[in-house]
Amino acid sequence: MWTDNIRILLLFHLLALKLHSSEAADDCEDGQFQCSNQRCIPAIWKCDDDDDCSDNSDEENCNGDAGRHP
Ligand SMILES: [Ca+2]
Repeated sequence: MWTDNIRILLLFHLLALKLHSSEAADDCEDGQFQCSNQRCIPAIWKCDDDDDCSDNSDEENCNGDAGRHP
C-alpha cells in the first residue's frame, strides 16, 4: 500500500513534468528509463519485477537474479 502511494505520486510527478515540457515526448529525463513504447518511467522502476511500461520492456533486459548492474 505504502509503495503504491509512492508510485502514484511519482506517476503524477511524471505527468506534471510531461505537461510542463510538451515537446520532447520521445525523450526521457535524466534518471528515467525509456520503454519500447516511448513511455518514460523512473529508472528505479526498471527491473523491479513489475511491468511499469505496459509492454514489459522495463523488465526485459534484466539479469534475473541481480536486477541492477553497475
Ligand atoms: Ca518495472
